[in-house]
Amino acid sequence: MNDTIAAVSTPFGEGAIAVVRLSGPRAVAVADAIFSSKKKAGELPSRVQQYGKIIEDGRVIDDVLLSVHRAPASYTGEDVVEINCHGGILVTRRVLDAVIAGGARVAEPGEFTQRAFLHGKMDLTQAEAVMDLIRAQTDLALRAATEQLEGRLGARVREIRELLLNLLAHIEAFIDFPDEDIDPDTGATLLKHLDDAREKIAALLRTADQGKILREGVRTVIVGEPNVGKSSLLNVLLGYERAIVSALPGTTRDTIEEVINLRGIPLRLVDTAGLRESEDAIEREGMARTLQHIERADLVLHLADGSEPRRQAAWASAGDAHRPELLILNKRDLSEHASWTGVEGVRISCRTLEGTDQLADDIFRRVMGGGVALRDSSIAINARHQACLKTAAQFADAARSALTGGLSAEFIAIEVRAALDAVGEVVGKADTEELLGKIFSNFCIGK
Ligand SMILES: Nc1nc2c(ncn2[C@@H]2O[C@H](COP(=O)(O)OP(=O)(O)OP(=O)(O)O)[C@@H](O)[C@H]2O)c(=O)[nH]1
Ligand SMILES: [Mg+2]
Repeated sequence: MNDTIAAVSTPFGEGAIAVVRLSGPRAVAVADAIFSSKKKAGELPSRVQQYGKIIEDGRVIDDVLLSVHRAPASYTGEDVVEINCHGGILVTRRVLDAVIAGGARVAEPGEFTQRAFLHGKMDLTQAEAVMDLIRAQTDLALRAATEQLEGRLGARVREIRELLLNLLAHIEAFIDFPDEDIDPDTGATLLKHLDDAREKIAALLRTADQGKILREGVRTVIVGEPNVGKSSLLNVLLGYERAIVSALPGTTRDTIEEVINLRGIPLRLVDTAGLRESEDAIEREGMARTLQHIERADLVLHLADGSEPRRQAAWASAGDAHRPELLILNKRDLSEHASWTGVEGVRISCRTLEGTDQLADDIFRRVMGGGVALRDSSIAINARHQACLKTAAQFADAARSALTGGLSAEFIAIEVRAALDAVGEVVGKADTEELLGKIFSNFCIGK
């Protein structure tokens, strides 16, 4: 962290303005070396923009606005300099080159945020929320990211740590007096605290599915026989004519993927080739792809033509029983074939749009488990948090068995301490380079 790092923090390409950002002990000195203005960068008050020019080898590269954000009151906790230059590809590049020539080095992806974490400006959950925020595709995802960035998840995790720390202190008191057994009253109190912590861990673990959905979207595949209206449904949900629709069975041969925002949930919607017996090589390849998509799907929308006789689905063997599947009967504008009477399913018409609002509600409910999850809290842990918390839960369970099994305090303490460590990793007592590298390498350059 002794280096001064620099990067273009805005996307690559043409734009009105681009931001080149520096952070580190020499940030202000580097700025002084290349910035020409009425005031030197070193003389500027913090967070005030100064107009000037970037000069390299006596030549003006660009007119810019420059601001200095002094440590520790900056994003990274170090001295930060931000240069607002013109947003051309070449001019931005030249400003960055000038900064590098002035003594900074090019930043790794996420290195600014990593420094913010290392300087204690934010915990790991907040650092991760920065990227969630940037990548959020729906309002719900954005809300979850914002709240995590504000530290709500971190606060819940620290609450669990406090509980476990307290518990550990009590248990360790017994280690100091090896002749004393844990009396039943104390044992019951300890157990209560342990169960309390365990329940709080479980509550966070229950938000994992929600976290995965908001971050990655729900892989949703529309499957059914040819001509039932799969492509029509894709178009209806998307709101425009994306896929070719025709009365000819076998119209869609390849899979078509689009992301839609359904009541705040990102759905990765896949329209597929209709499944039927076929000798056509291209159609068969299309169907093979359909089956692959079913394998990977989080949700299957099984579409059937309600005006046609009901038949056994041809792909049932491909799916596994745990995958949610929603039966949808299309072509409700035509009269329903008698074989569907009493069959549970959402009845819609892609032609008249009847029932499609109901369908959106049903999909939302299926995905969000009744829709309650997000209303209760917008906490949504990610896969890393989930792994740490699962480990913590296992150690908490082991501590419980040790306690109820009447094992000596030392043994209980070992398990509680292990649980504590696992919980701590969520917010980042992560001092291993490898873990930090893994987290921050997914970031954008310049963030
Ligand atoms: N009456 C009626 N016709 C519909 C409805 N939805 C789709 N169709 C018609 O059904 C035919 C097939 O629609 P597609 O959306 O191409 O069906 P598909 O399932 O994608 O078909 P393949 O790609 O061939 O597997 C077209 O002629 C549509 O206009 C509906 O709700 N009512
Ligand atoms: Mg189609």
